[in-house]
Amino acid sequence: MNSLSKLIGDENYSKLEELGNPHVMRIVERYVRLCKPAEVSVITDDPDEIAYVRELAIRNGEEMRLRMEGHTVHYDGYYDQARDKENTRVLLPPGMRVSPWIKTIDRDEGLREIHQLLDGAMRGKEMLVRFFCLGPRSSRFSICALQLTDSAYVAHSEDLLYRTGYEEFKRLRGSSAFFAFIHSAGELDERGCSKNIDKRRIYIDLIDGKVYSVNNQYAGNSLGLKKLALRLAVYKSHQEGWLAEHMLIMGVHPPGKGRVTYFTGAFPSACGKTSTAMLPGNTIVGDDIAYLRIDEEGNARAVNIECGIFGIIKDVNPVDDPVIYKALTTPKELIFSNVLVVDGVPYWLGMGRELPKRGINHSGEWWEGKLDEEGNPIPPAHPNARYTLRLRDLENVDPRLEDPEGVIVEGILFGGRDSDTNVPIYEAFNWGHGVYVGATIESETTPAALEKVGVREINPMAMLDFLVIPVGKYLSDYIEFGRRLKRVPRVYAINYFLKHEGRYLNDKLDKKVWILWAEGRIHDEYDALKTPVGYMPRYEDLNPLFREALNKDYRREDYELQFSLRIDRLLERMRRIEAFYGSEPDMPEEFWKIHNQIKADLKALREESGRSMVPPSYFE
Ligand code: SPV
Ligand code: MN
Repeated sequence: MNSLSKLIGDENYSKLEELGNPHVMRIVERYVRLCKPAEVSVITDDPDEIAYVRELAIRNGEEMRLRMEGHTVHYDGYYDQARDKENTRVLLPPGMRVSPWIKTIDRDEGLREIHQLLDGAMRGKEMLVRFFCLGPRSSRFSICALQLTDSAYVAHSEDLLYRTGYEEFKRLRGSSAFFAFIHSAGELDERGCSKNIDKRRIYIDLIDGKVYSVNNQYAGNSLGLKKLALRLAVYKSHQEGWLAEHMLIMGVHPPGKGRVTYFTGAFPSACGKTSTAMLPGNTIVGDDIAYLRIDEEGNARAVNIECGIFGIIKDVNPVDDPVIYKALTTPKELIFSNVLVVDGVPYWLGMGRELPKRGINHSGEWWEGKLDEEGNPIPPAHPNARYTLRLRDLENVDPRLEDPEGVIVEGILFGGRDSDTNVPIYEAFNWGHGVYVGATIESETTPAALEKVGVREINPMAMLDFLVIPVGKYLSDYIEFGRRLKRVPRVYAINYFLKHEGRYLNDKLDKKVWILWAEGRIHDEYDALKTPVGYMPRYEDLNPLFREALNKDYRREDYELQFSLRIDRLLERMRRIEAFYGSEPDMPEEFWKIHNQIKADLKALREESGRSMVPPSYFE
């Protein structure tokens, strides 16, 4: 008997051996020896083994059953409710450069530290060894991923969110071309939450294609396949000439036209990405991460590397998000996290009904008025509370979700949480300008990361936290990607959050109209107004769309207010863009050319019109 089979038992060993992959064997052996779990379970694609993981999460207390069939709840630690930017670092070898805001640690030093933290981290626990496929099976887009974790919640979540990939690993034929993720929640407290949060670490080894994550549970920190894999994919795609993006993919179905047009869309976390992907009347391919490649005919094609949703539950209610609300209130396999639970029923902020005054939430037993250690009132549910479910359990799932060729992307949306600058939607003049639009998304920070909320920041393609290559190189890749395309997607700047005198100017479902307008533009159905920032919709086109899509009266004065160019605001933003990108050495030349042109045109417009806010009628 060899040493690994002695260590993990014959049954586990033979499952590994069947893959014929010495790299997998080596990684498993190394981390079983280091993490010292009491037990190991190698999980294949067999439904019984997958069910074992689901049951284990209940048995070990990481999830509790709720009243509705298939629903469970999971709690992360009170201080582990979002992505941990401070402790997420790229392991930096000499000579490598990353984007300036990405945290790094010397590679040798980081590897030493993380391996010390992993030493014995799984004592008394069970290590799960899991195989997944990022992307549809048998697809040139897809990447195999190995996950070692001592959290059944992590492994169960990944079952809802990703395709299992044991059989895909066999197709690797022994190659090392897969990502590997080593996660331990570390020592747990009486609620089953990670105890040593001061020793939380997420270290990303770009060179070796591995990510190490310890002393945390929140999915954005712990699930290897989500944002940890995105960072590895950004590095890999840069080397190989494709794009790894923080993007939804959706099929837009204009009523009565009998066609579907696929869009991708990048929005910073908690800025309407999932709501867009789940808009009534359309179909969802994905809501978070897409890989884009160019096909032989020169089309941009995209796949969703996930097959589930880890969505923000706050503000999901029957009026604003009817499709999601229905999905959350019908029986299916579904994990709620960090919501309020009373008598086996989940409650969340903004669900459109009054919440109970006591129950169980992310702080343990909760009552109205309860304060945390710092004296802050604890809300009934966390603003970053989430739900996890499978796309195939939704009635609006797009039939192309598992298509190994992906879908042809004809439109791209870029949006942020912007209360005072951008109009609700405009179209970029061309690809280069579209890249500029994506690179200059500006958004107010949200509870999806552990940082101050409401601070304005530039967030290139909503990738700020994941851009492990220099931003100038990333943007040059984008420009180059467009140059190689024969059919270039149209690009749209979109903003759901514009306010006037403290009040939102749009209802949440108005986004339906903006997207139908964009879709119609792609099919040459609408004219547009040429402005210095891009092409804007005409009232004549939006008004009937509001009527048909929402049965709403769209008043001209609402249009005028929403679509006025706020020149001073736009110029202020341009100064922030200059500060943000000014010291980046690798910026594509085209970026500054476009920037300077828009700036000159805006100044000329202010001069010529004598106004700082120019209504759309000015451009007719
Ligand atoms: C996001 O915050 O962008 C998410 C959730 O999609 S996670 O990255 O997993 O925290
Ligand atoms: Mn995301």
